[in-house]
Amino acid sequence: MKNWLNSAAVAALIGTASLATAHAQTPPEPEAGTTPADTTVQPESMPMTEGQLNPTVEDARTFLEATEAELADYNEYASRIYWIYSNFITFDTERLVERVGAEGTEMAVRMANGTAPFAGMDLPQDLRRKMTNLTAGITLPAPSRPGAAAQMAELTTRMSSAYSTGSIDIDGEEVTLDQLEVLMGTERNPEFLSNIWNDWRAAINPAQMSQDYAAMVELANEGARELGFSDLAEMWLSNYDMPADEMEAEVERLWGQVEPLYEQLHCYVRAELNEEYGDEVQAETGPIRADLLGNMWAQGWGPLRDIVSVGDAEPGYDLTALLVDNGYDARQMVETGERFYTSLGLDPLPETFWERSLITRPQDRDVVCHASAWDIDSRDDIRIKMCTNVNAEDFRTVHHELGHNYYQRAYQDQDTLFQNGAHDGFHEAIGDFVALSVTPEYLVQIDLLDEADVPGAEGDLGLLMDLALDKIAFLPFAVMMDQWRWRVFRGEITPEQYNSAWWDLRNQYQGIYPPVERPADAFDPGAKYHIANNVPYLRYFLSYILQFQFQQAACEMAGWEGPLHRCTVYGNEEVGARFNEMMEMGASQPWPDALEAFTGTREMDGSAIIAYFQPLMSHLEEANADRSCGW
Ligand code: X8Z
Ligand code: ZN
Repeated sequence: MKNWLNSAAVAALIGTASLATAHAQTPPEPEAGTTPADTTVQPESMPMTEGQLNPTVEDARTFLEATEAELADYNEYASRIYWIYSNFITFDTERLVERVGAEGTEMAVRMANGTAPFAGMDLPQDLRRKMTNLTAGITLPAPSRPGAAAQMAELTTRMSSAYSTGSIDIDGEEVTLDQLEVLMGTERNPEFLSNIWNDWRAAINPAQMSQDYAAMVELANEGARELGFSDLAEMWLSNYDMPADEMEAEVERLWGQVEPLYEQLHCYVRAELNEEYGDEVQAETGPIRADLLGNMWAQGWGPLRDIVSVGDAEPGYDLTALLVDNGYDARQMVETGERFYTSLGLDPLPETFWERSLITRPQDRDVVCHASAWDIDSRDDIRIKMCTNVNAEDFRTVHHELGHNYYQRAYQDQDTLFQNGAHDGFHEAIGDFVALSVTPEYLVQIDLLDEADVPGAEGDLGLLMDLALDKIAFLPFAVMMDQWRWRVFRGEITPEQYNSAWWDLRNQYQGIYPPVERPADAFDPGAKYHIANNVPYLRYFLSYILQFQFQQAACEMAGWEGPLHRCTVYGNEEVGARFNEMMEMGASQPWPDALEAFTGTREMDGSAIIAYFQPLMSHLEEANADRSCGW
């Protein structure tokens, strides 16, 4: 992982693994007085010098060299501690991550403040970028006053552990979240679904978590202001090589591009659910009941593939069934994922990956089950940690996690402050782009599907619907997650309003509603990993836009002429080499440069995902013509 910057957020960080540092744009010019001189501290390895008063470019270089050395050292040390905590959640490992987390936050804030003397200088581009990354790359700052970082670490650790150790009781059996996730996809009894949906939200100690969250927001906002931002929302939005307000407008623009796709899908799925369950359970109009969508958070609806059919256009096979019938286990899923990357000409994973990764849930202890990829030493000690189930969703997740690892390895020769994704959405998009190549033709090549079972063109709509249930359904969820947080950070949503505002946004963006009345002490946002663990979520929305841009560009490179959703770049070393060139850049250049290197465009653009799903959308528009869509 290496999320020292995120360190206060404990294992949180990881999901993406290396959040190391970040990108940059023009640094938020610390206005006079926003960065108190008395908090400006230098890395331990660099004593205060006279140059401070009138620093030179050489001083800046020396400062950054010392900072990067200290960071690299801390990253490896902290990663090992977070790894152990995430694999053994105990009283003692919690104390260790609290301590290393507080140290990391103090270090990060000290380093960010240490850039102040260089703020007005005309620095070479790489040095300026590094300075900016030092500040904008912090996920959860604490104020530099004594004790604040420790308090932050205690709050974030308590939330993280409450989430990861939560479980519910079903008929006297203790059931953990990874098992509940499977049940949400396979069970169809509405009462059972609403029970497990509701019980999970009670299992995370919501009353305590809500309080902890509010205290954390106070502290982090104070920390953000000390670093020259108006609040944490502005800080999170400052990590994209453009001013925060422009980035927020960019999100609106992208969401506006894809919203019509979601409205059609919502309309169609609601009608299918109404047919399946009847008016009592799912009305024909209005929002959709959240627990009927096949997923604990209604964020991906893939499991509804058997309810939501597109006329006769069945894909004709079910990836989960293929994996199960072919006797796949977790390790084989990961090996198959690796084989895809090596087919692109990338190196196999190191032996230590197999020795050190955790790929199934251990039965004897608490672990952080949410899938993550780690880069422990910025060299070859890369690993994943996930509680893999043998199904289509986890097959995709395996490719997703390996994408993080391959990115980490590609940029390992960059300087420490550039060892990161071009932006965090790139990091999330690598493996998803690869998984878009899991087509029927690809499944034949790896002996999972018989040639005779490859659907012809008549299966196209079914194949697209399968994917839309994951990719299109996800978009409004990914937007609303951070809409909620930005408003919380800005004080527009107060702690008393946490849950009601959450459901207002769920309704507004996704058109869903809770199956059970929410109790007064509910904290439903905290029942989602990335909120309990402070992992920003905008990255996933951007990733879902970018991965289709990558796919479009890759298939063009490959000379593919058929429909985009049938294109697989499996075995294409030319595409692999070009893709790796982008990955090797890490965060050394503004992200538009990285995007251009692979796709030829400098803009994030929803038109690729729109083109990809065009045949399905035309069909849905027709099918929905007589329905009153919306909610
Ligand atoms: O958290 C993840 C990955 C780790 S970065 C498993 N994802 C998001 C989620 O689960 O909510 C991948 C897609 C969205
Ligand atoms: Zn990820």
